Amino acid sequence: IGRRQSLIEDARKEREAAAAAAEAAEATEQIVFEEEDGKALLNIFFTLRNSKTPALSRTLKVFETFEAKIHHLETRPPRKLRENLEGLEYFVRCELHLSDVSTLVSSIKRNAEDVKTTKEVKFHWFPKKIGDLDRCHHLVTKFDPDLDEDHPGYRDPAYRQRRKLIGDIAFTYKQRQVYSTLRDLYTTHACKEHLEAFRLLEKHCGYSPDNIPQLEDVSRFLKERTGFQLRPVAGLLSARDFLASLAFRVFQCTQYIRHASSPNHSPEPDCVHELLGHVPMLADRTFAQFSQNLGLASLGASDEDIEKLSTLYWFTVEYGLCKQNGEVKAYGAGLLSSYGELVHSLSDEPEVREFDPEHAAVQPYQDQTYQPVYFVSESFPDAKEKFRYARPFSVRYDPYTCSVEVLDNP
Ligand code: HBI
Ligand code: FE
Repeated sequence: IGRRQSLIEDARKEREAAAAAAEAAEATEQIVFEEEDGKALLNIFFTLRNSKTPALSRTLKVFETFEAKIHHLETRPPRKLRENLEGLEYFVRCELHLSDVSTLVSSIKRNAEDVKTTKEVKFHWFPKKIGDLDRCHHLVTKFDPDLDEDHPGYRDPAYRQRRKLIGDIAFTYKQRQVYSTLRDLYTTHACKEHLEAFRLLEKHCGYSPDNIPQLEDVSRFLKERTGFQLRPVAGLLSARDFLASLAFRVFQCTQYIRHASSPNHSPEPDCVHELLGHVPMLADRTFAQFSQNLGLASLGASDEDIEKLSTLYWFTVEYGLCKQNGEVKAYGAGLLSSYGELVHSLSDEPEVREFDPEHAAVQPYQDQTYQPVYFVSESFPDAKEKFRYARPFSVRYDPYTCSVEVLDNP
């Protein structure tokens, strides 16, 4: 302790003497937030002259004195070959108390030359934006009815069950995360039909960062715009069943939300995908007609044709791009509900081809990673016109009775 004290005294004098500006020029400081308190990660480079033996052991003693934890120690050929430099350069990466850093550096300077440092400071992590509060959920275990025998509810299983339910809601609450990040991106990445409908959904249907709108309200909105209605569904349907409902302007809409542990990705459709991706597009008349046409084409189709229609659906309704005012925008729901893929689809990375239903219907696709190929339509009316489907019979939808009539081909 005595030795350490005197080292600290010496060093303080030296530190005061050293020009603060010179220090600052030498040391670059990068702040990293960690769970730990008041620790620094120090990278220190120095040169030891051969003449000053036993310089290395004396220098290393300094690290020991300050109880610095050495993560890495390396001897390097000197970076700069100067005429009077015959020594070796050393690089040490160590962890020590923040308050000891400058004293340690000064002590090293007394033994070595050409001392350079970079330092990373570890502070206790703290929230820096409101969304970071999602990480502040460390409960004090005192007064927990599940753990504390003195709690009035400890012997009441129904009360404890109810408390657990309410607790789980609080734990999995994620502040505005998915909605807000996606919404910010729509301005530059979404087609104008999506933007327009989204504005109306926010105004009339309870779309907002902290509310999941009711199926009934959204369905009523769509019905007024395009006659589409939403019907609750428990999960992924077979392609045949899913497409058939589109023939009646019924969209099968999942009701659950993705797991809170992966807010930006869901392997299956969830209400984020439906409400942010599909619903705004279904409010567009031409797009609605195109969707219904796909549905009508699927009725009674062979398994082979269902596969093709399903692939066509994939490259249009889910992952379609379109041209607008000389720019490419996204209209596919799979894109509009995935931050990562939305950015990717309009970047230089993927291949973008002119939309043509015959090719799109047989293009292999990816449901595990981002698409390597997208199809871009001139416009929705153009895409709708291009899609023609021939089979032995025709079907006609009667909007008055909401039913399908089968017509024999002449
Ligand atoms: N089921 N609920 C639901 N939602 C979909 O988007 C969906 C589906 N089943 C099949 C399917 N999509 C795809 O195969 C489309 O290509 C038809
Ligand atoms: Fe979908």
